[in-house]
Amino acid sequence: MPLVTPEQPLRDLTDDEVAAYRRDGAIRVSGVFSQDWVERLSDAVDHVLANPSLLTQATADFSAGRGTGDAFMWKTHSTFHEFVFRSPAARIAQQLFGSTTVTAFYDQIFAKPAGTKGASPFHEDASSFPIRGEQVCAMWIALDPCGPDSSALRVVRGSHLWDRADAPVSSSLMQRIRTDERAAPAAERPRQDVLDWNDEQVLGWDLEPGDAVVFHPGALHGATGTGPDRGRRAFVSRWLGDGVTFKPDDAVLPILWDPGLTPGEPMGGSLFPKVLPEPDEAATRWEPQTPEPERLNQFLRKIGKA
Ligand SMILES: O=C(O)CCC(=O)C(=O)O
Repeated sequence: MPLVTPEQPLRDLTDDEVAAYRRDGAIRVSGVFSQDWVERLSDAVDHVLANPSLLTQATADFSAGRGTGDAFMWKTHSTFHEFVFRSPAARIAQQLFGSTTVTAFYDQIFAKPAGTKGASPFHEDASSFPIRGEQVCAMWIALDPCGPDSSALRVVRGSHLWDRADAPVSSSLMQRIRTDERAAPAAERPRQDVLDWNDEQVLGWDLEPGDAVVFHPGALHGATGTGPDRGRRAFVSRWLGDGVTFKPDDAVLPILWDPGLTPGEPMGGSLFPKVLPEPDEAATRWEPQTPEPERLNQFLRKIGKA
């Protein structure tokens, strides 16, 4: 059977883009995904939104006006599975990291219908991930035209380099801090220096479908709501390079399938498959896998939704 390999991107990342990512923690990357991929992702996202998974049904946050989404769709939908192993995404991650290996971490949808008032509060993702390591990135791919004031992802420049190991900034924490009557207890608040940034430090871009904001999980990122006329769908594909190991501890990521990994082990295997230099052969075979019910319930209990 021929080896499944990722396509080449329509163009390579430039040295300037890689340097800007390392310096700023985020870059806009345009012109790497074909129109075919953009259309396929767009159709697949619509399908997921029209047929919400149990995870989506339990976690959609319309009450806070923040839209909806899903995660690990590559386990349940063939287009996202193909995206992992055949799209150019793994090669783009490899160019960004300068790594030998590239491992798929997970994918996610963030969708806000037209008229969504709630912002996605600025937060970082690193503290919620069950991993240790430096080579981690997210590709936030716009599927609708959007800009900094219409729900495109915005990123606080250089915040991935801030020393805030003792001050994780979660989305729910920011939400509480920004909402006066439910202010977080002082002991839980991030340090003030972590909260103090000004607009000049916030990166934001106008994006067309297929444009990606590629960002570091330690960078503070967020988005406004949408305008009255147009919704915004984003597909996020997260990737790992060399030297990333499994560290489940306090992670709040929904791990709804057995990863078959022990703490400290290099990432890989059936839930986090290697894609480069050679794909994890077993994972390349498409077979939809519904989440394990007990793992789903455990996750929902952890986030207070069960
Ligand atoms: O798209 C959004 O509104 C938020 C995205 C986000 O937080 C993420 O991609 O980690």
